[in-house]
Amino acid sequence: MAVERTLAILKPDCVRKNLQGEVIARVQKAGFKILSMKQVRLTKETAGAFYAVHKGRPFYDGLVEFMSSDACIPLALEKENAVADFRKLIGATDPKEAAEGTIRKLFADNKGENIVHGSDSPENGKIEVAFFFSERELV
Ligand code: 3AN
Repeated sequence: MAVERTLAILKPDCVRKNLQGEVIARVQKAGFKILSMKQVRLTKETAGAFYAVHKGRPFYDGLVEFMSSDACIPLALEKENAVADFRKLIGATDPKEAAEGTIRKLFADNKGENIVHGSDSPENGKIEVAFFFSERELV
């Protein structure tokens, strides 16, 4: 299996609930190497650019509003099969549909406020890591 990079974002609900340490511990226990992380407050413009693929969908404005509502924490992660393994660790977008023991099942309130983002393909993993981190920040 190939070593991949994936971008995680601890979303504003994760930060507001003070679950940063809890979630990061689960990510580390699952074998992901943290290449970099930082706390940022996204502007609406930056959140809108990150989620540009969803522009025009009914939840887009709410998503941009939510993602810019407080601090969030992007993490650049690396591991064999990182993209699929991370999505397995976090569970389905809707916490009601997420498997038992997944991060979203345990901690998320709803489809919009679902604690954590994970890239959906190895290509997007690279693009999304580069959205937040320069190559020299990845250690
Ligand atoms: P995932 O983050 O599980 O890959 P995507 O890429 O389909 O999910 O959606 C990106 C983000 O948009 C989700 N994390 C979620 O916060 C939000 N979202 C997706 N679908 C909905 C929806 N039907 N209602 C509200 N928010 C949604």
